[in-house]
Amino acid sequence: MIRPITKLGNPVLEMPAEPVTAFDSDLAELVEDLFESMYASHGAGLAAPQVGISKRIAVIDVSVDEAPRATIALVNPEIIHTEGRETLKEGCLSIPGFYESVTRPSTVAVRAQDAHGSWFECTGDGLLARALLHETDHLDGRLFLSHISALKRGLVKRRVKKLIEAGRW
Ligand code: QAP
Ligand code: CO
Repeated sequence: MIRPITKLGNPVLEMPAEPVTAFDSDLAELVEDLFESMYASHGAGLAAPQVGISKRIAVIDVSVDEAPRATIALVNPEIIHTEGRETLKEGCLSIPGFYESVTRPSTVAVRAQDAHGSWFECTGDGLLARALLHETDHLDGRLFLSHISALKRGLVKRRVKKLIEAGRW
């Protein structure tokens, strides 16, 4: 099922999400819905708070619209190592239409559980490292806006406020 995506201004996006403790069919269904919702919006990553659910679950597919798909489902992910620095333009399905340059580590290792509760490790660089960091940020209530200057952040928030007032957000 495609779920509606929460946008900047919804408090669920800025609160830390709760760890997952039940690896049941509800979790499996939510992971499936996250993938379906992400693909429907042509995204590369989506976290549970972005569909209004404050739990530590995210999905990633940086193959974006290409075959074969490279799906990663992360439950209770933890960043265990980072290396290097890279600046890339970043966007977010919860802040549609806004893209900013963000500097983050260029290589990342993550430990996470899969939908069945088994722990695994995932290491990536480039777009995958970026997605791993962006999505784990979501689970801590952080948006990419927290990594840009206060000046730029203020500009984005002002433009979004205008869009909300115009009923176009
Ligand atoms: C996170 O972001 C990410 O504004 C996922 O109008 C960010 O999928 C992964 C999107 C950077 C890797 C690198 C944004 C789609 C998608 C928009 C997204 C939009 C339509 C963002
Ligand atoms: Co995002």
